[in-house]
Amino acid sequence: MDEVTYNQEFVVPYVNAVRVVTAQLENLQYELKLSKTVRNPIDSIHHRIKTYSSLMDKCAANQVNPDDADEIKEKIRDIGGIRIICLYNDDLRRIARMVGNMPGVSIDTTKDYLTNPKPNGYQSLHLIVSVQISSMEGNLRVPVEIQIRTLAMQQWAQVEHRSKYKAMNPNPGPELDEDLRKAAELLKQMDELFVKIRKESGDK
Ligand code: 0O2
Repeated sequence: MDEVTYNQEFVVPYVNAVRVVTAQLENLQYELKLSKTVRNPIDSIHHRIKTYSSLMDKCAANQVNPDDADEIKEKIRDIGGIRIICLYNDDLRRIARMVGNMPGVSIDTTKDYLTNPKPNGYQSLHLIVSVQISSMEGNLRVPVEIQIRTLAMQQWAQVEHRSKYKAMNPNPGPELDEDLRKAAELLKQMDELFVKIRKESGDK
């Protein structure tokens, strides 16, 4: 698939599916912000459509034929992506349940990198959801990846990503990976402390 076809035609259902879920999340966030009885767990909501070059990299890494649009649709499930950031780690699963209850949205897969962080220390809760949208071709179900994580997890992921892809040092040595794992362990402790502080302050 060429870049123009990707950006002008292929991504349309993914853009629409991301819009549908983002709108529902923003409505929920608005309602929760105004609530006097229920604490708002959502700090911020972000979304993106995978870039053409990132899609091509992923096709190569996963042995997906980049010229076969049907194979891409079937095998690459994170072309549309949403990230929900929270202050407290005990809100992550609560948000996953809220997503599962949204009309027209069903959870296909959950990847729990909270209970089982990646070996490098990466922590986050990933959902692949299937979103119902209407299009000129009728009703479609489109996959969207939702990443739910705390601010501290977001900081770690950004620092880790920069350290790998923006790095000037071509041979950083094993200390970099050890330090990333150490930072991941510290962020876990900090996230637990933040929940304790919230509870001590009387905030439910
Ligand atoms: P981008 O730029 O976000 O699009 P799988 O499909 O199961 O074979 P995949 O796709 O790696 O494997 O799934 P997974 O593990 O759920 O990861 C998908 C996304 O999570 C990645 O997207 C990253 O955004 C994020 N992620 C996963 N692991 C790491 C990590 O170790 N460090 C950081 N910083 N982010 C991570 P993409 O496709 O890599 O890129």
